[in-house]
Amino acid sequence: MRLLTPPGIAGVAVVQFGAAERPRLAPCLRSTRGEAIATVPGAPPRRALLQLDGLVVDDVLVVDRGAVGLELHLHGSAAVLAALARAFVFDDAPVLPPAVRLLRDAMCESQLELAIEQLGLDFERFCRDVADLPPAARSTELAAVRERSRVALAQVVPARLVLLGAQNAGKSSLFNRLLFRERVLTGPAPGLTRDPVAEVTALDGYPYEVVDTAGEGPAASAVDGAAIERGRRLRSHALQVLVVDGHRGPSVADRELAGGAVLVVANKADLPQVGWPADMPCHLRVSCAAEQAVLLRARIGAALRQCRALPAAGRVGGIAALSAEDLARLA
Ligand SMILES: Nc1nc2c(ncn2[C@@H]2O[C@H](COP(=O)(O)OP(=O)(O)OP(=O)(O)O)[C@@H](O)[C@H]2O)c(=O)[nH]1
Ligand SMILES: [Mg+2]
Repeated sequence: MRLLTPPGIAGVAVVQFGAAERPRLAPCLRSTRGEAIATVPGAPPRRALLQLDGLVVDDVLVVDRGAVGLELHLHGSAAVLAALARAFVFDDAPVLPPAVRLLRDAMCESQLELAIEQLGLDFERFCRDVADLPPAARSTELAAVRERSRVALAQVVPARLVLLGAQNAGKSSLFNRLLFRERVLTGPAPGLTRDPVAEVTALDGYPYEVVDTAGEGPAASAVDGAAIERGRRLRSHALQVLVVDGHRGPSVADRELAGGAVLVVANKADLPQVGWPADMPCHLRVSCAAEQAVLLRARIGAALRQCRALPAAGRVGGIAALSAEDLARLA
């Protein structure tokens, strides 16, 4: 067992269990109904109650990293960590620095380049050099560093992208195209998607956690209503992509959702299109049925990059991907 987050008091602690520790950990993780928890590598995190010595000590998220093992995302209580340390043995090997972890987990070329760049840089030396600059040059350099850091972080930390819109607009079809596979069910029956489904993919060189959500429309049951609500909660702090059925045109709900969306995508461009209201934006017209996934992904990726004011992914150059503490030290 290894602590992945820095030691000390914080709101969250992440602990990694090696593959060999799974059998001993399994009885400690239960659902809220007291049942055993089954996890699937690469699946979204699962909620579980952590039980030690017969007591529920925390409400946690379980992330299955396959051969690497299981991660528990805990509330950062020192008492819970101490109880875990009593039940399992903490591995004293040093926690991998972020750049080393990025080197191991890179999803695309730009992340790999960034990891190599970060491993090679000497932050202490950079801080000393910046401190020696005349004030005007120093503030120019710091502004450049902040901008490089913003871009580098966007290359490393997946931004959440929530697909939303009316039932049957084609959100799940778009989700599947963005992932190059039939990850979720699609079909003509409205209200097919209930629970939100998330996957990480790289679009135009930047990673995104794309989330397919239930469509807006009549909920068939209270359970469906709860699932729709879960999807709605994921919208805050996310980039919202509104998918509209361009054949039928925007609904009243679509018009309301357009206000919070960074991109409005009119789908079903292969069918006859209705006139688009002048007071509503439409950034892209696509056809999930007829368009090549490669082109569709490229167009959506480029549009997102543009609205986030991000440059074409590639080498960031120099100091990049600074933590909040690094930036505070530089300031
Ligand atoms: N002709 C055409 N049909 C499409 C296109 N995109 C999706 N569809 C069809 O539209 C129907 C609804 O697609 P879904 O992707 O399931 O729609 P959804 O927005 O996820 O719907 P809910 O899950 O109910 O909210 C399916 O029958 C799709 O095959 C398109 O570009 N052109
Ligand atoms: Mg759907």
